[in-house]
Amino acid sequence: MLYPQFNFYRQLHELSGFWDFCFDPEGIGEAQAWSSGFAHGVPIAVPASWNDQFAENRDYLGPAWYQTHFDLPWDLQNKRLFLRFGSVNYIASVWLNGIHLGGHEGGHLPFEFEITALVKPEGNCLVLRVDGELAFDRVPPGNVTGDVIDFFQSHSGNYPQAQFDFFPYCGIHRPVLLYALAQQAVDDLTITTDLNGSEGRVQVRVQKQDKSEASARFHLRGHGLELFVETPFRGDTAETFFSVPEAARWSPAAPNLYELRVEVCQNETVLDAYTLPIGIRTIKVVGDQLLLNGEPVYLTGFGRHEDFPVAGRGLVPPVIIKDYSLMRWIGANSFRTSHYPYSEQMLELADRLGFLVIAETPAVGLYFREDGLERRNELCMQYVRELVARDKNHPSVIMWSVANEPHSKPPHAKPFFRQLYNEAHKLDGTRPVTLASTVGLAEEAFEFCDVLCLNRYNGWYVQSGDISAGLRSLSEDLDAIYQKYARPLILSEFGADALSGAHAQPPEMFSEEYQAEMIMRTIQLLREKPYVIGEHVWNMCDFKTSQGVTRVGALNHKGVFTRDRRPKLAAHRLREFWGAK
Ligand code: BDP
Repeated sequence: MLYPQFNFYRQLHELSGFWDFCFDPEGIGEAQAWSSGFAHGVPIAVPASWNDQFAENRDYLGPAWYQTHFDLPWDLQNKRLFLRFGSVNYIASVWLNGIHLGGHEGGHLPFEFEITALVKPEGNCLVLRVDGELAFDRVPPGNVTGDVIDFFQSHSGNYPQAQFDFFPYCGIHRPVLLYALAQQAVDDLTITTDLNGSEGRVQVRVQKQDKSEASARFHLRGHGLELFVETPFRGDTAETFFSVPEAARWSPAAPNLYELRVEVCQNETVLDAYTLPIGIRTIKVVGDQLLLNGEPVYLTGFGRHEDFPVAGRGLVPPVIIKDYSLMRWIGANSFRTSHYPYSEQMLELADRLGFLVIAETPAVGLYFREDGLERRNELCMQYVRELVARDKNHPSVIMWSVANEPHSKPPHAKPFFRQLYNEAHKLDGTRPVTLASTVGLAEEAFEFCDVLCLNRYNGWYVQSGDISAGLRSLSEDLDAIYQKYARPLILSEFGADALSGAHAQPPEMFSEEYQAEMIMRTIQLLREKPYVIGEHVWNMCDFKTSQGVTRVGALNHKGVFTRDRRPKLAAHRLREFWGAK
């Protein structure tokens, strides 16, 4: 799914701003009454979570209603018009001028509707019903009761009762876009790149919206190169291949990008054009190593969250800039989009700035009790498809993670993940597939994952207060997992809560010294294990979560930066080590 673009052939208008908003606690706002518009809303900022925008109702998760009005800013003739939602958490139902356009389940991934036949030149009313309630058959799940609770000891008493450790923010989290396309527009592009010595090989497939006769023009530019190919569409698809001599490869050290422009052309007339930055690089698992452009790569960085005061999980562009700047400062080369896909803007900058990304689906906190299992499986499959469709062309994305810390329980978990793994590979044969496990040795899906991601809190949740004992047990654990599964391994989470400003000598839990020592000593251990290919500290920044006895101030304090991005002692230590390479 291509991100909408603004150019000579395409129009784009962002519907961000202050919308009308109304909680609907009794669920009385039946569609009939509300879908044509409502008069009693309060202003709300879009995009942003609703939870922290008001003095009350922080923990209210839905349903709620959003509404805005718009006129068409352009001449409509011969254009197809669409509404695109970058992320609405969790279930969205959408109406335009009282007509139901459809819905979408699951946050963090885009969906869109064609509105050509319904939209008016002036006075359009767009209404959304958003339901972020936590439920056992949703992904991620919440409000789970019964035997499964055993698996969620750390979160079961929390409020709101999410089966995951971050605040279940709700609302319209990313921009709502109104865009216009020509009748015969580029619908999708798939780029794959390879290397043959110094030659770059770029395979391009373009799909357009119908099967009418047309040709595709491909221009590849950059680094002194200018290549052009024109080829006819067969049905709705056209393909081409570029050989790039002495290719300027994409890597964190040199994030070289080329510009690919694809045009749909009929009788010498260009009907549509789409421009995509592309990076020429390869990513492969060979033996115990992850090879980027044929060279072993070691990941330094973080698990993170999209989380900031007041905006919640809403897109805040300056925070994206700040976070990349801090990741550069500290010497990180990578991150995982724990525990859901991040904004398109975040990935666009990863390509430009040269960060390696493990892109994760929203499948966090999965459990394998039979009721609702089929539905959870369908949703996870949907997330894999939507994620790959959205992010497949980013050179920065080096791996797909299909889940975080599933509460894997034989016999269901293994076939469940086999399906997700196969689907990811079917859709994209070029990237390794992983999942982040806390079960470790007992994670049977590790048998087929290309890379193992392991989350471990030795010296924190276990061997609490005793870093040395924690590391001894971590060391044995890592070796046992490697012996059983023989795959490259990333320690995708490790860390300790530190309350900014709390100090202790000797170090003790919750002090900045303890966090710094545990992180740095864990890293020293990892560097002794040849099969370890990366270290991702949990977390880059403190982040908001549900209230509970282990979460002072409803924050997870494992950030090496505070929630407002101030470094703790561990950040300085990491910088000395990572930055000094
Ligand atoms: C891990 C989870 C992560 C939590 C972390 C923690 O993957 O989401 O925030 O533990 O407890 O198990 O800090």
